[in-house]
Amino acid sequence: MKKKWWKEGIVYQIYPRSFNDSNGDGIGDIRGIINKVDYIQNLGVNIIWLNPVYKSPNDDNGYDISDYMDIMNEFGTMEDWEELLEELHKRKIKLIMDLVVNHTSDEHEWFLESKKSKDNPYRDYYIWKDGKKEKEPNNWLSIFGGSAWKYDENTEQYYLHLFSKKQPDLNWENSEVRDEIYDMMKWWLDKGIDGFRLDAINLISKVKGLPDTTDVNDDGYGLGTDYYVNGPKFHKWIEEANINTFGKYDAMTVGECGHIDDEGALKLVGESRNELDMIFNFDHMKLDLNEKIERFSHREWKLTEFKEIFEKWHRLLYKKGWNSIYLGNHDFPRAVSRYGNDDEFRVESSKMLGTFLMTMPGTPYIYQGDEIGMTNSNFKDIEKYRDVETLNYYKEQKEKGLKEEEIMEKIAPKSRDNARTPMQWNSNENAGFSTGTPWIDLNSNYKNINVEDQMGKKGSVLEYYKKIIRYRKNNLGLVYGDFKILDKENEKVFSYIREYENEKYLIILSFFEKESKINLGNKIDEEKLELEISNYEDRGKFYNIRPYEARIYKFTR
Ligand code: ISL
Ligand code: CA
Repeated sequence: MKKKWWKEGIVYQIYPRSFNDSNGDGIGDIRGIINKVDYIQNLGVNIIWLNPVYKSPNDDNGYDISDYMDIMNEFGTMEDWEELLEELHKRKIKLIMDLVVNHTSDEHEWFLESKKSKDNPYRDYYIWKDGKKEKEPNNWLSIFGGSAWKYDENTEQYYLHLFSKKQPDLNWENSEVRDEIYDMMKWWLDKGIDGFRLDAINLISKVKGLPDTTDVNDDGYGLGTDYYVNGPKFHKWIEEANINTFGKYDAMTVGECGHIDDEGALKLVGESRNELDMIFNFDHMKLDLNEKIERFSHREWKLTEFKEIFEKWHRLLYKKGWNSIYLGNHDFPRAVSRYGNDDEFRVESSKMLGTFLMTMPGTPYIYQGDEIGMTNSNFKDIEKYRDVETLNYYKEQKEKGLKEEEIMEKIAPKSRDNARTPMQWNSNENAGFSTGTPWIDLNSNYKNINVEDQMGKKGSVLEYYKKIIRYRKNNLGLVYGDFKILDKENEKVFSYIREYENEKYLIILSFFEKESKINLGNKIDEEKLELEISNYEDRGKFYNIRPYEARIYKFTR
């Protein structure tokens, strides 16, 4: 297995809008991040994934880019960004930028040109199709709800948008588009960045002819995923991007793949190929949704299913490719609210989930705020929501005649805004995030859950995170080792062995709110184990696992 800095690194994800506001306009910004670089360094992480900071009208909080080579006004200037890069590099922290190239904003210059006329030189930069005014070119739904097509009165054609109306899909079939994208990527790499997180990357290749989907709802519409997920030219174009851009640099790349099959994943991150370094798969993100993959639906999930997912990905990629380990990000509810217990055992379960992140095979990603155990905001009133996906869903359900209460019950635990409330720095006004009015409400628990309160405090989630981050960095067996699950049928406790050359670890994690037992067979000799890390103060009894307990043992021989 090849050793790489990005395999050994630990990523911290920053959602700039909600991280730290330096000028009191209520919106987090780049200077705000600069003011916190020491905090980031102190945490021990060594790679930052920065969500989009490019020019954008913010229909989808920066994922609708109107200029790839400039910085969003609210976030600051290019000079600020350069200073941030410098401050991070000074501290040996790498910077990964978010690359959103499946689509642009409808306010991007290319689209403004494209929509002018059918013979505009930029027309073919996007996906335009004939259709009658009331009849879209096909029956695809947008991932954010409603038809995936928008009619343009002026040229009497429709354009495709897999996400919001203000995010028209780029036409990757056009080699001029690809060349523009590659030039832009090189431009950023030459500015000194250390890699890219590639947004919704496996949607770039659409099947020729854009056929109707047969997997439809009652109105005859459906997500046309069969025709644009991992499409025919996906791998070819990623290889082309690699050869032309990041492959020439010592860069890290991670591709966000909402759906991907085993073969596609193996191709995408195969070490013997020239595509990407690692993948974000969504299997565990869909565990608590019903089979229709509808974002706001719910089903109960089992720990055995969770184990199976991670086992599958390990077996698939071990020695062949590389995985990313994450439990949440700006698109999902808070990890502790979803996989842990954000009430009675918030502290224990936050630490337990952090232990999971740092002991699994694959590069760990910490989402801002998880290191202090931030929880879902569960806003009950639609007025509090900002996310375009949530607002579209609300509108759609209203039109269908659903009751306000029912809609809000579905939205509250699942909305992306749960993870987008401001970072909780201290117990002062607005949690120290801003001196102005924050663009989105704070989580009301910030007086109890904040950085200042936990910094240097024994037993805090933050101090525990620092400890396990350090532990991961000092124990490369946890990075490169094999992974074997013990006591697989156990629905309460996740136990596994990590083994690499002559290092061997046993990790025991309770996902349950009562004490429970483990069955590790007779393979484990307790005498040979050294307890390295635990989220409880005393050792407890070996086979009695307390609520959300986490233990890392190292084998002594
Ligand atoms: O297709 C999906 C899985 O079924 C979606 O979950 C999709 O992968 C996801 O919504 C993509 O998210 C990314 O791109 C969006 C943006 O809103 C998100 O914040 C970003 O992470 C559009 O750019
Ligand atoms: Ca600001």
